[in-house]
Amino acid sequence: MGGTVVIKWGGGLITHKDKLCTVNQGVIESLAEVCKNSNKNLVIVHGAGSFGHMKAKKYRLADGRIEGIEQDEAVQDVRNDMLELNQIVVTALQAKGLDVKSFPPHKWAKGTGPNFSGNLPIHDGVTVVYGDVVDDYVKDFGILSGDDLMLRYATELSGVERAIFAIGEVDGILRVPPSKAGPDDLIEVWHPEMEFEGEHAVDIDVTGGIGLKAARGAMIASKGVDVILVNGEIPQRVSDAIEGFPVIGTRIVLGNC
Ligand code: IP8
Repeated sequence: MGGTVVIKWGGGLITHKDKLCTVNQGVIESLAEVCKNSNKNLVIVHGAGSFGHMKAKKYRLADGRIEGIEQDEAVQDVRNDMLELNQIVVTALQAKGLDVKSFPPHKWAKGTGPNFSGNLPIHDGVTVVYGDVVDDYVKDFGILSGDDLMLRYATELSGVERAIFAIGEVDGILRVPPSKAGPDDLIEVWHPEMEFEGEHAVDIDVTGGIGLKAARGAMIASKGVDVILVNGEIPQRVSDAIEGFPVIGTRIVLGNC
């Protein structure tokens, strides 16, 4: 019944990735409705999509401080844009009557990658965090992906039942890039020894796309927490994944089983 579920709302799912700072309001509202109908303790980690990756790419924020590039304004802008996206997410959840608290990572996390530092904030109701531009000990600043937040929340909170990556446009991890995939190309159970030809929009994304989700998913599974990737555009699937019912998607497991 009321265990904890950590769920990522992918940036490519909740925003229009190729148009600066545009949200997919319908998807956000349907995800909020799914959350309202669950009695799980939810930790929601949302991605950045067009509110983060485009400007971060242009000003090379993932590389940290670079001589000769004026980056300070971009750091501030991306933090503000992410606050704006976060506010849209929080408002949608509150509109469903949920008790929500959001913790902007640039205020409590330092460093990037899976070993970032900072105590994971948690709220009794719905906790919301997101991929952000954070301070960094070595590089001055950098991009902390929501996928790394997923890893840490899913493996360090007690009583986590499962971790879910709700993604856009695809049903899970596909054997071939989405543009070439047919209905049989969904990998229903994936483990790290299995190859897949992920399509990563390196021209847009400053973090790791589907490959990073798979890698962090495997790290989460290695701690004994169930991991599933589902198509976040189909609310019933997100709901079934949260409740632990069988659902179309990709389960990440540890070995060859
Ligand atoms: O979309 C990236 O987070 P992600 C955060 O969860 C920024 O990888 C600001 C680009």
